[in-house]
Amino acid sequence: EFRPRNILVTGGCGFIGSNFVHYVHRHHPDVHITVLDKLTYAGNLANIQPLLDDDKQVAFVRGDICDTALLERIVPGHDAIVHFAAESHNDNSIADPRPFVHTNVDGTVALLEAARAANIRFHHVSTDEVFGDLPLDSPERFTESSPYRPSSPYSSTKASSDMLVRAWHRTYGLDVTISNCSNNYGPFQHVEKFIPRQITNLLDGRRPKLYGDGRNVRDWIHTDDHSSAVWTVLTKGMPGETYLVGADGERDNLSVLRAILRAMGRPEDDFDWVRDRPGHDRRYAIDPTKLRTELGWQPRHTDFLAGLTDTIQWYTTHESWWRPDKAATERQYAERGQ
Ligand code: NAD
Ligand code: TDX
Repeated sequence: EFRPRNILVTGGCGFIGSNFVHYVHRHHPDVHITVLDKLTYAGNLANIQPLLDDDKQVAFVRGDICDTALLERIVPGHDAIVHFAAESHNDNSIADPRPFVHTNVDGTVALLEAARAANIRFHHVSTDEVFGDLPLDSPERFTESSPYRPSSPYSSTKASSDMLVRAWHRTYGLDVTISNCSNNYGPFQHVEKFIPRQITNLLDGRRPKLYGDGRNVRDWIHTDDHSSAVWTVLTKGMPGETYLVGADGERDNLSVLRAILRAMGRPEDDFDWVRDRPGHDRRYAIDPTKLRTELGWQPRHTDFLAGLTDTIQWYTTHESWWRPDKAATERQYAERGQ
């Protein structure tokens, strides 16, 4: 087992990265964490501020993963890079793909080169979207050997980054691991994403917005379970290997929206149907057998409705966290007819 003492976490002020920093702080107090984050519109230092104030376990560096001079300065001395930083929102990638290529492709190469120079381990956090989509009403799920067939500019850049990571293993012998996870939900998720958007719309007196026919299926996993999976792969994963992360959470968007409406005491049809996303992937579904059987990982949040209720509660009690982003996000959606 690999026992890291000092990890560099990129994107640690975003949704999943900050939840991972809290997870490591809670469960592995002997591991020092340096967070490297550019604080784009999606990054918020408040997500980890209490950990920075508390003690010396977590340090923060504001910077771009594409800044090779910065990486040369800060990477040495760490024993692993855990790479979350990315442009992450499909709709934004359709409006302007260029920042996605810059951060997700060029940024990953810059980090791989820094890891190679320092000869340290590299864990790459990726998505099930690299496999494209599956038909509705089929038993088929993605596995580690599913072909790469990304649909959107976002997923194409993530697919590119996965292949670059594999090349650094095969060509340079870098100790890499990759995890491809399904859709996350939980606290600190930006209001542009499906679940937080609908919860905050309802809190804000706006009607929720459902794309297309609402039948698209996502495989929901609580972000804490993603954190434990990333930790498991980082410490127990075989160099060069890929592990799919999912918690058997397939649900269609209409059902998720109706569950939110019910939990918030609204009629089930109190929402608007809006323009579909171009190229909208139909269904994602993960077969997590390899991670479960080879590394012994298990999800803990297996009751989706309980997790959703906690998430609604979190947004209800953290208005000051999401309020500053809400109006601009909705203005952007309105311009796109969504
Ligand atoms: P997010 O958009 O909430 O956070 C991204 C973070 O990266 C932000 O803090 C941002 O400031 C930072 N960042 C962006 N560009 C940067 C740059 N050039 N240099 C340094 N920092 C930069 O994203 P998220 O939803 O937390 O996703 C994190 C990772 O997990 C991504 O790699 C994403 O592809 C992957 N992933 C996400 C999901 C999901 O459901 N959200 C599922 C599977 C995988
Ligand atoms: O207002 C909305 N209405 C709606 O119907 C929004 C914002 C989304 N949707 C639909 C589109 C998708 O079918 O909900 C589903 C989820 O949408 P997103 O939250 O945008 O997530 P998705 O596109 O599935 O991608 C997410 O999971 C995989 C993350 O954003 C990615 O970073 C991750 O790789």
